[in-house]
Amino acid sequence: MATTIEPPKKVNRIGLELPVYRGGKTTLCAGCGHNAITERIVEAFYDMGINPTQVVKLSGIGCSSKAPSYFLGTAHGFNAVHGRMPSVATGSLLANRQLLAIGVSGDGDTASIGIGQFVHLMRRNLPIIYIIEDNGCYGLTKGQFSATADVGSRQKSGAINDLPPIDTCALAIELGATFVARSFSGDKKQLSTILKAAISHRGTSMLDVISPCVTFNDHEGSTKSYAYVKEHDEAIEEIDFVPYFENIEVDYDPGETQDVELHDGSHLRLRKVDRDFDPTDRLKALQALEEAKLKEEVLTGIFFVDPHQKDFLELLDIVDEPLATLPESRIRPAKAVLDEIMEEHR
Ligand SMILES: Cc1ncc(C[n+]2csc(CCOP(=O)(O)OP(=O)(O)O)c2C)c(N)n1
Ligand code: SF4
Ligand SMILES: [Mg+2]
Repeated sequence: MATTIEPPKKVNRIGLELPVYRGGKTTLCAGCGHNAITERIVEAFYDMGINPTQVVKLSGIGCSSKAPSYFLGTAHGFNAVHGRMPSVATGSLLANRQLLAIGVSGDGDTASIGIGQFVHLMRRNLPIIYIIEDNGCYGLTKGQFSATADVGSRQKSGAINDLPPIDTCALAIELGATFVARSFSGDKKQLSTILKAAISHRGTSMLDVISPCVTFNDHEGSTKSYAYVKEHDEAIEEIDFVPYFENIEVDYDPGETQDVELHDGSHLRLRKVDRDFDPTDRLKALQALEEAKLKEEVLTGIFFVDPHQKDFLELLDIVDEPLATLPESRIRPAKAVLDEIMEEHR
């Protein structure tokens, strides 16, 4: 009897198959940009060989905030109250700094109800990949303008937005985030590369990903539609990423390409396109964003990266082990210490 030999299963560098990196089946609309971002997250974590059980995925409320259910099914997870994911993320990492944190939010969740928590997250440099799935509207509650909608953009009903948008990238750079990028859910290569680099970065990686809402904000007059973003997308640089486990000895022209070594020894190679841009210069990044706004360009790429800043957990000198695993002898002050404190207050 002929025996059939099964082809070997494809696994990543830690021996896991791609389906391990998936989650539940999406309940979002077919064609929603958020689904494409989920696929890129699945691939990036698989390619980088991150064990999902070492990850904590967090979100707030919105269609975008449902996305963590659809990736890394065996990761830890917490779906927080609207706009309050940053404080839950902070608590999770203080309790266990060994976790790799990824937060998924929406433009409403971040730039409206959650703006107070967002700004403090950015200034703390908490080690988290914070993704805004940005469709310029509140998708879940039927497409009202969000605070990232551009002046003059039009709702399906015809209403025009008169208020200026909050540029979450400019805000994050200004406040101290150490890895700030914008991408587009439809740009597979750029988004995958940015996600892998963000996984290697130690500190806050703030990624604003334009992610069209096909149901409420993909019509003519919207500046967050597939057609508009494809037409106005201007990449600030070409990005190559060489993970620490690959050979970095690839030739490049230092006049045209900037090499940035990340925390884990991975390298970012940023090749100039048609402007002189330095992503380690905070002021240049802010200037580029301001100029793009005036020219009505959707500027994408890595705007700012600083791999040398201490992150929040290093600043606080949090212990390496998860707090829950510390023995009582290390968390309860000895009687002599308590006696000394009491003595001081006599
Ligand atoms: C405290 C509170 N206020 C308001 C709401 C209603 N609400 C649910 S989702 C949402 C906005 C979601 O927009 P966004 O974060 O951009 O996500 P999207 O659905 O567009 O992906 C609002 C206002 C709520 N759930 N909780
Ligand atoms: S309503 Fe919009 S944002 Fe929500 S799932 Fe549908 S397309 Fe996506
Ligand atoms: Mg939205």
